[in-house]
Amino acid sequence: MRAVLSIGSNMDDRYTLLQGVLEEFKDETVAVSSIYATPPWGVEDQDEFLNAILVVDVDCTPIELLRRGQKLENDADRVRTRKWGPRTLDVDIVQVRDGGHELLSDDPELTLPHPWAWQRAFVLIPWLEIEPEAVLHGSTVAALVENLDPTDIEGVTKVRES
Ligand code: A4P
Ligand code: MG
Repeated sequence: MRAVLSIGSNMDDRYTLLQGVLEEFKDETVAVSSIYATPPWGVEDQDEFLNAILVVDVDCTPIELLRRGQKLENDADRVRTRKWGPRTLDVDIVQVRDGGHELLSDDPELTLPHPWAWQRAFVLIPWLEIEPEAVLHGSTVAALVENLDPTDIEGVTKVRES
């Protein structure tokens, strides 16, 4: 199955934390975006994030993939204090495709596609770089980016090429 992962960090050594995720998935990675500096979304009184998108081809179930991501978060000493708050590492599954079909789930443990991804510049702009024609919520990533608020787009800056 093919999955789109959004990874983010706004605490500690952000580059190294993101690099650890890329390392974990290196043999399964189909595409990886550059790293972007992004203003905090949702809860705004926290530090800037670094975000990236990777597309992986994995031989496991969606829940097993979620567990792999959570293990990486725990290894990064992630402490859950507040929703959308500061974090050393976040690994979110944006979308899963299997045999050309998108998997949908309304299970709170693993909601697919990720509920807010389609309106988040920190997801869509890195994703645009590697899969502009991917479809989420019935629109291409390119079209979703066009619909973002221009100030949200401006806030997202490439800081390290993939
Ligand atoms: N969960 C359900 N669906 C999924 C999914 N598709 N992928 C569950 C991953 N997890 C999923 O997540 C809470 C629960 O969501 C988990 O138990 C999992 O089973 P969490 O990571 O423990 O908590 P959270 O991250 O604080 O909450 P949430 O709602 O997942 O927040 P998000 O959506 O991850 O947003 N701004 C910028 N610029 N960059 C960011 O990366 N990230 C967030 C967090 C907010 N603002 C940000 C960024
Ligand atoms: Mg999360």
